[in-house]
Amino acid sequence: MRVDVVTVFPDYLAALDLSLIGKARQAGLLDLRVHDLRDWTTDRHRTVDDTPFGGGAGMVMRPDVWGTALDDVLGEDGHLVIPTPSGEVFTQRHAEALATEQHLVFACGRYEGIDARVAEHYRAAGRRVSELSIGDYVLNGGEVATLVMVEAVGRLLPGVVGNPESLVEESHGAAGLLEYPVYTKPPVWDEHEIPEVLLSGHHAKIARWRRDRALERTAARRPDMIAALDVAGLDKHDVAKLAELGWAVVDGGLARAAAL
Ligand code: JB8
Repeated sequence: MRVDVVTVFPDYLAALDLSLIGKARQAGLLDLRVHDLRDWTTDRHRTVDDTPFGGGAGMVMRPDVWGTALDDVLGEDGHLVIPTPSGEVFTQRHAEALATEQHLVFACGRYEGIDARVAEHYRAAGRRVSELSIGDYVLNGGEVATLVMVEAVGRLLPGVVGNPESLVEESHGAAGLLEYPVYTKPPVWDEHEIPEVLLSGHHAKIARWRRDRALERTAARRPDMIAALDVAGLDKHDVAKLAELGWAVVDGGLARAAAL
């Protein structure tokens, strides 16, 4: 996959030289290039921003500078990704979809963001444009959000994660549940023991125990994910466990059971 990042802080993206994503780049699985937006300015001060029409605090990034930069970088088939707190919330589903693309271009805004005509222009030109937020909080610019999205997408590329089985049983995976708790050696640490079933070698019992812990965790931390579960994917033990946790199957969906 080819990924381009356009930013006024190219050094911010240095973290992508490291770890799994750095290895993917060295292995030729990910061709990642970072560009300085100011390379496309033409004035002595290398200006990328100006005051907002209509008034208000802060500065807005100029569409003309972004337009020349993106015309150069998008190429034939680039899918434009614009991190913004006013975008759709980026999820594992977005990561999976973006991982199937040939070419992504991340446009990192700063200040109050990028002039809205930029997204509009590339959509009107028939480009795919995704305005995405990494969560309900506000960063100072799109760089950290881009790091998050490149890592989430990059680890899904074939060959990047050494053991693809690691991608199967994950939080936010197909099961729609958070992951069960995990343990390793030593078996006793600071008087804390590990759950005995994990030493039993009884694979079916271990699978059921993990499923129950995943259901409990998800019910406690992410009731929205329980409400969104596909009932067709639940077995009778799941339904019994969910009943214990205060959830009932109603009209083919899950609803909080009335308090007793
Ligand atoms: C200016 O919170 B964020 C985010 C914040 C930003 C810009 C982009 C993204 C640009 N502020 O995801």
